[in-house]
Amino acid sequence: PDSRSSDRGPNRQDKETNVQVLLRCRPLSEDELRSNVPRVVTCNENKREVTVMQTLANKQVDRVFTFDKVFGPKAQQRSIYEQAIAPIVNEVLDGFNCTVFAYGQTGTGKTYTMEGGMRNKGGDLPAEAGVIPRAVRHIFDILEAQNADYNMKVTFLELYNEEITDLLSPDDNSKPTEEKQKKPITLMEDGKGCVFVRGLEEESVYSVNEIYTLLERGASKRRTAETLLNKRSSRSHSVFTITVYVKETVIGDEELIKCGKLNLVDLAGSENIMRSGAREGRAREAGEINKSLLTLGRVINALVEHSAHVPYRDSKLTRILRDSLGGKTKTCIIATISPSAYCMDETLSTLDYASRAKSIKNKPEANQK
Ligand code: ADP
Ligand code: ZZD
Repeated sequence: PDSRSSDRGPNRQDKETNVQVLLRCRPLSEDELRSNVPRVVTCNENKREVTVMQTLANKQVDRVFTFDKVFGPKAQQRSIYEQAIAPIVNEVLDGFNCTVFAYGQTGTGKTYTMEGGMRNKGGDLPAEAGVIPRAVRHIFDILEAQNADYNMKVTFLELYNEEITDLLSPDDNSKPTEEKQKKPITLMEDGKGCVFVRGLEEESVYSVNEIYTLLERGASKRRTAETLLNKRSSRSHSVFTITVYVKETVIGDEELIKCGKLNLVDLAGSENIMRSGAREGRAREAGEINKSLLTLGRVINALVEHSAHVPYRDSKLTRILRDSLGGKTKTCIIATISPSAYCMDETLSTLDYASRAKSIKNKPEANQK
């Protein structure tokens, strides 16, 4: 049944929906296969179950977790997109705000899932393309097919040590570094308590080629930052946001603009939580404490436990994504794990975290203008 039409009526009810949690297990790498790394994870996609085989005091103790969807090591980028993300993109075009988070230990495939890799250049999307290029392409294809009057904008930011970097701001190489006018980036609140990032480069996109140019710019800016600061990428969060405005044709001369937003978030490696939690004092200046990741965990806990106070305001990440956690946005978390025995502790901690997040409820509401 189509529930969408009834969502828009005057007697629209606030329907609560759970945060969707998906699990993806990467394959062993060639190196890991060569050195016969033992596997401890098995995925049953049909039963939506992940099993971790744990040996404690010579006894085998299996732990089984269930998620909304489970993708094993053989799952292709395209099938993850089609099964899990394409429906979300359709909601965005129906005027909802949606967020997809990738959460997991460094090296388990968060960036591979969200961005992917690129083997062939130009033309069609490569088989390794991840969620971001596929989503941009998909939205663009639908709007073109509908011959819609649309405007699509993207922003791409990186959050490192509570500082926001605009990955799309043009490099001005004609000036020496000290003269470069850096646009200050600040979090602003509108009257209704919604937070937005001010000072970000907002690029309108009208063709697939433009998308590639933008992604290239973002990827290369990030590479520069990474070279200057080793391990930055595992400690930083990146947020790619697509906003779509579609002009609806209405009978009469009334004009209606439908607006939807998609946030695609690649979080810092989850191993950074425990490390930063343990050394909160001294590690701060070194940029080692990950306030945003720590606060994200606390926000999730507060929501799961229905606490009176949810500490959204304690970090930039949770301020930016506040509406995605317990708000009006539809949210999906992709938890990524490795099958290797050497990662078992981190894998169990990711599975526990992801399981807890399943009980968070949001109240999705379409934007109206
Ligand atoms: P993270 O972002 O979590 O640190 P990456 O996305 O950088 O992890 O992945 C680590 C490595 O594993 C990369 O070389 C990536 O190409 C590879 N990889 C990750 N997931 C998969 C997968 N599902 N299939 C094939 N290779 C993968
Ligand atoms: N994961 C790669 C980028 C990296 O870490 O550099 S792959 C996709 C989303 C956001 C930014 C970049 C990309 C990426 C890419 C690679 C190189 C140059 C431009 C863009 C990509 C991969 C597949 C299809 C489209 C874009």
